[in-house]
Amino acid sequence: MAIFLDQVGYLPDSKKQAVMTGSNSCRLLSESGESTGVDPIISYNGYDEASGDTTWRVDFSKLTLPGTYYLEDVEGNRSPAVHIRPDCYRDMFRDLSRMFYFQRCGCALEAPYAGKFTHKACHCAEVRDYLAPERRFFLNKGWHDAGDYGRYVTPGAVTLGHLLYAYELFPAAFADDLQFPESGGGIPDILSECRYELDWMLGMQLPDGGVAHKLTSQYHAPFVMPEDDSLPFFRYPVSSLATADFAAATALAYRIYLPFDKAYAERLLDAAELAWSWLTAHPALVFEDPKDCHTGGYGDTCDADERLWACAELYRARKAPQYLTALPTLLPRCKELTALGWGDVAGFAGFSVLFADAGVFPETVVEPFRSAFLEKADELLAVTERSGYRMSLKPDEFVWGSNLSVMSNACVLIAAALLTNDRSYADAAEEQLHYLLGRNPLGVSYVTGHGSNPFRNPHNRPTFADGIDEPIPGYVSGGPNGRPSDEKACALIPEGTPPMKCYADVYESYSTNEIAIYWNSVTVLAAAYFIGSR
Ligand code: 9MR
Ligand code: ZN
Repeated sequence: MAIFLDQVGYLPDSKKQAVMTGSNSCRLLSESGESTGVDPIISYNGYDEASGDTTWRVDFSKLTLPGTYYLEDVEGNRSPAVHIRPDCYRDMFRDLSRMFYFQRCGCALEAPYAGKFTHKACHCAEVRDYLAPERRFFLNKGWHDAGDYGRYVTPGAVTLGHLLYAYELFPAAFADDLQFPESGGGIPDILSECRYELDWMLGMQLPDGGVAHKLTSQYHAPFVMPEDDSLPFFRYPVSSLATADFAAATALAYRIYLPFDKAYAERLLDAAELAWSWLTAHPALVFEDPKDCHTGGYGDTCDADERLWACAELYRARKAPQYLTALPTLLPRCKELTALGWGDVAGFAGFSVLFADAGVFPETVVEPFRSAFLEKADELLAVTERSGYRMSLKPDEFVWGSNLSVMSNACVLIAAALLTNDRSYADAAEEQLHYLLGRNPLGVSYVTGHGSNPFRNPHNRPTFADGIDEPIPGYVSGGPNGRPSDEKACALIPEGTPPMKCYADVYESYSTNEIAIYWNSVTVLAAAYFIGSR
């Protein structure tokens, strides 16, 4: 018998459910073992294919009094602590947002900000142009993408998308408490952090407006601290994917930075327009790794969704007719209008269009997004309702980075809640967060340092090499992967394991336990709603 619940906490007025296996009865007690007077409502949920478990739901929503509690079954087995507090996600949210500081490339992480997780400045040497290696130049700043030290434009832009829409929609969630060198400079901390990435991205644009796809070494570095990685870095060729994502992110950033730093905002918008002019002159140019490059490819075969996002944001920034006329031709070419991942980005165009002031976009553009978001949200509601662990992925959707899919589903549900004021969407979004934070069949919190049983061994080079036992707090794991592709996970996870349990908390397992900037940022966007708007 086991009881699984959100180890970080529940908001007092929210629905509160745990999941139980192997038993159909339990009690809800206070921390000191006293009765709470609330009988959990227990219902049988049957067999759950994604986890291979037969589950019972334990609903204790009636308990609204802030405090610490636990559930206990008839044999006296206790659940992890149940925390009910209005600010239960605050500390985690701060750590989720501070993660980007720890991913910074090209600067030293110093004790006042990094605590014990300091390191010297990394990757400051000249980089080379892949097509003309004799050309060398400095291209610093930006965030390490993930557990490797590469910097890639498309996932970088997507990360900025999650963070900047989170800031725009839920500014109250960002308490300006990130505590890094730029803090207190009159610009919200989260925007200073994003600027660190934007500055690097501006350097990835070539004079004709095209944007290079990535800046990495030819191989991933060995498991050393970033300052000890001496592999040469190459700026790889331009792709239309990177150029369009860049145009979108910089045009969005223009809007967000304008009240704080007009000159910087104008620079961003000029760069966005230059990228757009490159796009109008070039057909799709997807990226393919040259044969001698073995870092992440971020391959994607269609750039219509990237162009759509760019167009939406450029129209919001400039209101120029050429952007508006391009939208209806791009829309039908995008398959998933709600996608918020690194490959399919049309959902970001959705955020841009749906949350613009009324009348900015014509109904012919708003309507397809609105129906796509509501339709998808209804589907997610239904899957969540059936799921043994009350989450929104179907068994075949546990791919590499499944936690991105879970949290972007939460973001779609939040968008639907904002559009309709229908509480059931917000409730379902919260269920996805509970899954991430421990209400899953492994009873693990997929955020380091938060919850009673957080994962501890991310595939992250500094975490391995720093000689410190615990990981940096606030990192989101990629999560279960029904088809793990790294050797270690394949050896540890028996054939036939249900997808929701295909996970290995070992540092070698990049396909189930890496960290990545966009897995954190999508979680920031989802969690911001529960902190900043209710
Ligand atoms: O997150 C990416 C995942 O969706 C892909 O399946 C996987 C294989 O292509 O790549 C992941 O991205 C990795 C990138 O290629 C290199 N940096 C680490 C990223 C996270 O694992
Ligand atoms: Zn670096």
